[in-house]
Amino acid sequence: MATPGEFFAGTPKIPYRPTAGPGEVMCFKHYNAEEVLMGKKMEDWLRFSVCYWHSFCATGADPFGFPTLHRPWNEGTPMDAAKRRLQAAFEFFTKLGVKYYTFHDRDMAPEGSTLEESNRNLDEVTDLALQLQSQTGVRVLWVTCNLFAHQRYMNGAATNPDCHVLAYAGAQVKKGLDIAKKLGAENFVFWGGREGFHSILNTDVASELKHMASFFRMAVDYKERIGLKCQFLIEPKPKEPCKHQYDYDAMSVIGFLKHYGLDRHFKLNIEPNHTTLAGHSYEHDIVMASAFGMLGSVDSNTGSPDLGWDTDQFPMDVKNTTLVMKSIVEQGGVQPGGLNFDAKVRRESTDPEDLFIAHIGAMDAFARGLRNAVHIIEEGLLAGMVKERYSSFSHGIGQKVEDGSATLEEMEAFVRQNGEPKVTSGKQEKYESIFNHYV
Ligand code: XLS
Ligand code: CA
Ligand code: CA
Repeated sequence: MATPGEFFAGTPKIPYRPTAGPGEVMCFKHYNAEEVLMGKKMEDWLRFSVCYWHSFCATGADPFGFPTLHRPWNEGTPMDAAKRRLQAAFEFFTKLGVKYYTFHDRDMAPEGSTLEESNRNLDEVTDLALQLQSQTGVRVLWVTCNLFAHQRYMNGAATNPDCHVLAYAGAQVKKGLDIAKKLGAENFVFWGGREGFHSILNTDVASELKHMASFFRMAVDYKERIGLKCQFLIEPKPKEPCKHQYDYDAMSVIGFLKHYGLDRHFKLNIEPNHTTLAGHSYEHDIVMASAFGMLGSVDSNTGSPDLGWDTDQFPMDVKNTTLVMKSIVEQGGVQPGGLNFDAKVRRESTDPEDLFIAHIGAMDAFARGLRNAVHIIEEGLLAGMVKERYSSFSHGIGQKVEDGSATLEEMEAFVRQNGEPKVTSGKQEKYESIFNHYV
């Protein structure tokens, strides 16, 4: 049985070596944690986090094949494995130089045969997590409850037609919030994988949405009651596993939260692979959530543009990371959220080293995105062009539209006086050429 510190024995702390050659992949060439850009260290702009379920629990099994990733930390009884996994994970976090991790309650400790047993398992394993956190300084970016894997949740958790199941989910979230408090989690995520439907014929949509709002209200109340100071986040996804999920995309979630008067208690955790699954471009939901002041955190992964699945790949495309970081820098950062690698190495990438290579590559892709975004923002060329494009709203009738005091009669009078508006080029290709200059 390996002892702590031995899981990645051949790997040193990953260094920053900007001059390293193309074949050297076990070092950062762009991510320089301490370097300051626009008044903030790179590590504080990026707030990277490693996810537990893909990187430490997953086995590479898929609907067509058996496990391919035989990790030494997953051996032994479920409780032994849970503890070995923690030791391995903290060794990985510190060698990689990442200060945050994320987990589901059921990744951290195995589900027992009763709620009490599951809770006891969680208490025992999180005692070790707390100890490792204080030894290493690594913290919890967010915790979430797995309300989708167990058979009891097959028809939904907060939207289940049976209130007994909703009650179970509530009890599980209560414990999840206690654990968030114990470990000092900075955020708490709700991802509604089973909150939706496969057939509209057996589903009362209006009731389910009302129950989901009620469920969130209970969570907000309990959070306040126990004095838990963390940001609540909802993670949109349009489908998979349901045919339709209520938290379809950023705008659906914002609409839902506003409709039920819950918006001030929540922000959004945007995962671009879910955004593309909803038929939008990679950066779409980042931009939309940010525009509403609701961008709380990012599950920084990618799909494969030629597939319509949630493949959770490591983000390697620098254009995409530039667009994401542009929104994040423009809103002044994403804290207390971060960039969580909800991404898995391919089941064919079987070496433990591949876990490092994947994270390093993705961190460098985001570091490049950050540098590019900072150049774009500091030089201000694109922002100046956009400002000019909307300049008619800074005076006269435009100003009145801007502040919401205009009337249709005034619109009519303006057109009578000024006639037909002139044709103005949108200049899309010019914007795209300038953007390319920075990438
Ligand atoms: C699944 C989601 C999930 C959430 C946490 O597609 O990405 O992993 O991030 O439950
Ligand atoms: Ca996710
Ligand atoms: Ca996903």
